[in-house]
Amino acid sequence: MPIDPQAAIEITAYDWVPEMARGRVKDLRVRWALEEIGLPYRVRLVGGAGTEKSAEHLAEQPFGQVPVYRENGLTLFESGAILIHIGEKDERLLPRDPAGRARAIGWAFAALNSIEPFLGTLTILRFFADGKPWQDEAKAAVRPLAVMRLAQLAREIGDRDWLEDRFTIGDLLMIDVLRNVPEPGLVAAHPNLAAYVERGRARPAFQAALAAQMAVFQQARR
Ligand SMILES: N[C@@H](CCC(=O)N[C@@H](CS)C(=O)NCC(=O)O)C(=O)O
Repeated sequence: MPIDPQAAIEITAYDWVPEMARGRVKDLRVRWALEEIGLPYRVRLVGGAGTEKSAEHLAEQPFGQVPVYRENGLTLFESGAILIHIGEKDERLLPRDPAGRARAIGWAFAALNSIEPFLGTLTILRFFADGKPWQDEAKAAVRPLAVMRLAQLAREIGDRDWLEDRFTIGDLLMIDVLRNVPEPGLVAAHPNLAAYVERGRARPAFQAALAAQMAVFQQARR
């Protein structure tokens, strides 16, 4: 179990989030990567949803978000950057050959830049635009773009297990983005994509990361 209060690596996580966000907060990506390579980390809880961002939090994450990663004087934010940094430590997450490394990083960007904006906008519309008269219209405008991107991704993956010939940080991020789709039917429409997400979720490191995030909320104060 990589959680160790003495660990050199520290990550932030929220001390509370609403039910619908539990298991979906982005510190999970970092926990998952660290679990994959068995690297110990400690967790610093910061004020969750509905609390004001502390000055300390804003000083290390300008947008007041989690996760933040600290290690030996380095403070890093943005889950993609954090995963590249962790990947550099271990070939199991990021290939050592330059071409394989570059392609894995390319897939990490694809997850965050080509897929997540569409699925993330649908999530925002679903949970933060409830009751707005324009909610359905806005979703209807974004959904075709999400559908198109998912079809393109499904065609690209084909019958492969992973985006490249092995699991990398690109898969970790892509699977985390896909598993959080607010309308599960969009991914389920592509059996190969659904199977890809399940392959990721079945990894013991993912399960450990999920359990670790959920454990915080099980002991939550609210
Ligand atoms: N691009 C950032 C996004 C991080 C992010 O969206 N964090 C959410 C939790 S999943 C958050 O802290 N939201 C609160 C806020 O934006 O104020 C990353 O990948 O690290």
